[in-house]
Amino acid sequence: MSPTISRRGLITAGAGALMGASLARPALSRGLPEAPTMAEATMQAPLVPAEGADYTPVATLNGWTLPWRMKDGWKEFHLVAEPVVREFADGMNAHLWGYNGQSPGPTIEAVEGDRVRIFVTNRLPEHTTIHWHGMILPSGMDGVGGLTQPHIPPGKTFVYEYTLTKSGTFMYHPHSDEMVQMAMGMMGFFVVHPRDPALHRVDRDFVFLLNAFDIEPGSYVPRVMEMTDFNMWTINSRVFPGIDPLVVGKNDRVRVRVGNLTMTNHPVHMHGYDFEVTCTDGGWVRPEARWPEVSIDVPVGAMRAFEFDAVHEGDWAIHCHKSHHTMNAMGHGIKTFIGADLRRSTAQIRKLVPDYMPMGHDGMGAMGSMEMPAPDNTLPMMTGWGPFGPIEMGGMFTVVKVRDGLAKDDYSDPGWFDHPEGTVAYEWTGDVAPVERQG
Ligand SMILES: [Cu+2]
Repeated sequence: MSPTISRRGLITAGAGALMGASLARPALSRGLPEAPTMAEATMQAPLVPAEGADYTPVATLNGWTLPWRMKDGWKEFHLVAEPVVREFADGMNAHLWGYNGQSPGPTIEAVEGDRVRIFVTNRLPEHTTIHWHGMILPSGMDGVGGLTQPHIPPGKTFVYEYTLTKSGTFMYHPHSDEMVQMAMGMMGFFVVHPRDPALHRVDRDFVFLLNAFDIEPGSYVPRVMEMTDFNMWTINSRVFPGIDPLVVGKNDRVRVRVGNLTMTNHPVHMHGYDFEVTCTDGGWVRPEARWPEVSIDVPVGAMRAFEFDAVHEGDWAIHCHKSHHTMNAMGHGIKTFIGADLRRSTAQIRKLVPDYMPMGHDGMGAMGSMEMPAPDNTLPMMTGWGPFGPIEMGGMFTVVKVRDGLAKDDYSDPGWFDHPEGTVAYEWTGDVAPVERQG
């Protein structure tokens, strides 16, 4: 998992720009920081801080953390808003807008008390801004186009500067043609670690954003005017089986931070554990106010972080509990045929369409193992193979893999869980009641 980072190159202003003692911010005239970019959707190794305060860096599923530089006491980042191509899963690419080569953009990580200077270059065909969701900052740094700053025109670079007054779980997204730009995939995570390295410390800290797209089979660009009927329910602009597993060592203290920038709520359910909600985008939840859950509803435009001790080994599903959100491309206007006797209609239709296949009268589960011709650039409604057969999922679904003996920085997929003997559901081979079939 070595980062493949390409350099956009330094743009250095002429020495003449340094002249004039009245320049309020001479550091800016010495050039933009690099804007690294990432093309692949493989999770990159968490970015361990080389200097400054110590913390456990976050792991961004199918993503990465933006490198920074220190300059005169400022932590400097460079985001580039631009069109990107994102693979949702093997077999489907989406033409989105994002940052530094990806949607979502790279995760920004910093420490409480840091002074951050974030350069934002606009390479989109229209203007944009960035709003820093949940941050406490000067009004003029809040990134609402027209209200707190001019929109950033195409080709221009703006600078945001503020002090991170509190630690927690935040995100960034445009506040400029917001409906279109978020429907196109523009968003990213912003994690601020506590100044005290012992505070809220965990061994593994995962982040992901819930997003959604409506991309008709055979096409590449999301329908940005869609309000509710999306067909791609994504985690960090990926769908099952393309979403990274959350790889965890046995007995690790684990945090999972989730943000929702879709048009509906998502009850995120994790199997095998109960957990505590420890942080929202409003801040840390005091220990006496934490509550146990096995699902946490993440409202629209909100973030939730939960923590657990990974004492139970296994492969544990984690997914949105809205069952339509764990499906890939599907039509929602299809009639229900469960229990219908389709023999007569099938015979008649086959006179016209010889290979016609009636579907749905025994449920839809058979689709998980079916390979049917489909238009280019889409994904089956339910898909993915596990050690026991088809998993029949899609969309917002992945697996928490808890294993004994992992190195603390090992996030590589350990494969399927090797269940101890006698701990897997099995077929009853004694007396059976006869099953009558209909249809
Ligand atoms: Cu959902």
